[in-house]
Amino acid sequence: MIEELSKVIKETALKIGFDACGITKAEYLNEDAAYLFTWLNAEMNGSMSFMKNNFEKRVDPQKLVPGCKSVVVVLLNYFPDQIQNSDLPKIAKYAYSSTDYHYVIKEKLRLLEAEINRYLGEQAADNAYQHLFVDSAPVLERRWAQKAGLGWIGKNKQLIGEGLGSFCFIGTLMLNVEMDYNVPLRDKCGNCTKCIDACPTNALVNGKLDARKCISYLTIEAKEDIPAEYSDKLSGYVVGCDICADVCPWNKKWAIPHNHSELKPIDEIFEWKKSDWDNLTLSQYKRIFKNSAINRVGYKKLKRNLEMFNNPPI
Ligand code: B12
Ligand code: SF4
Ligand code: SF4
Repeated sequence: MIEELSKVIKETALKIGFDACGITKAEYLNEDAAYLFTWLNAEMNGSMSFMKNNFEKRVDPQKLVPGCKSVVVVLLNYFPDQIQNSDLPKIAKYAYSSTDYHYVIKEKLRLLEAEINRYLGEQAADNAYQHLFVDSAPVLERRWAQKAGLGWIGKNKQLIGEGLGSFCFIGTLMLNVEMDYNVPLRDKCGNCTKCIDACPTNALVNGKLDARKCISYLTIEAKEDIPAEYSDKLSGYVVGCDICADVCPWNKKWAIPHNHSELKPIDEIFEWKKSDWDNLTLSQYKRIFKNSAINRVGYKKLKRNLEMFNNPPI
């Protein structure tokens, strides 16, 4: 029964359109608690104060979803079939799609949950608690994906999906039934340090990502101004950063364009000239990026980033 259920869940996840699915036991993340504690203590979260909230829930799934026994983890490839011209303000690939990935994954997870409930003939999830997660909840998603046998956490801190690469989103579904669990895979970074060497701001230090230095944080999340020491190192990015993923040999080997129509890219990302970005108005911003991940950056910050792109400090 347990084996059969686990098989059905994984097959259904693929039918729904996810690119990979694995299952792991919902248990206290002992090692991660220590790692996260040190990361927060060193203030590597910068102004992302939400990362300091719900520490216990973040490392203990029982506290987040009481009664949960298993974590189903899904991956969705977002590697695009077209890349922006290199002279344009750079948008990281995760933000290309006209529909924000949070909506796309949550919708697919709801379908998966409905199928599971149909199969079990009962509620596998306790609906008194939220149990479908993408990004915004206190869930260490990369770690669950690694535990569920879907890949390993590279030195660039990204989850590198086996056979898929790291250009994939992660979603989780916490269920109150026991299942057949996947075995974690071996780390395949070996002696490679390409991502660490390529990071323009040296954000990857001593096995951790110091978000305060990360271009992704600086262009999207930071509430403060971009410190002068990093403002000339943004490498053309105005939303996010893909440098440590682009140089990864596993992405060169495995990343292939996704086939998810829901992640259809925003046409303007490829069609606009530099002058169109320069003249971006608030009403255009609202119209074009309304449902996309770029909307999370905010108009003011995007304009500031575009300004820095045009006038990098000398
Ligand atoms: C905060 C955040 C950021 C911050 C901070 C990044 C960071 N490393 O924490 C910023 C804004 C910089 C960021 C950037 C990006 N992000 Co982000 N981000 C998150 C978020 C919301 C939380 C991550 C978190 O918990 N950080 C806390 C630190 C301490 O955790 P961590 O580095 O993941 O390490 C944990 C485990 O990986 C593990 N671990 C890692 N190394 C080691 C080593 C040892 C020895 C041990 C014991 C454990 C361990 O333990 C840690 C604690 O559990 C997640 C969504 C989520 N809820 O998980 C998305 C998420 C990680 N981001 C995502 C993406 C796509 C990105 C970007 C690629 C976007 C872009 N192109 O600009 C970049 C990548 C930057 C990078 N090199 O990682 C995806 C990652 C997909 C993937 N394949 O890995 C996620 C999962 C969102 C999603 N649902 O798809 N992000
Ligand atoms: S996303 Fe960019 S800035 Fe952040 S760690 Fe990777 S290469 Fe460095
Ligand atoms: S670039 Fe090299 S070290 Fe970095 S994540 Fe990829 S394989 Fe690992």
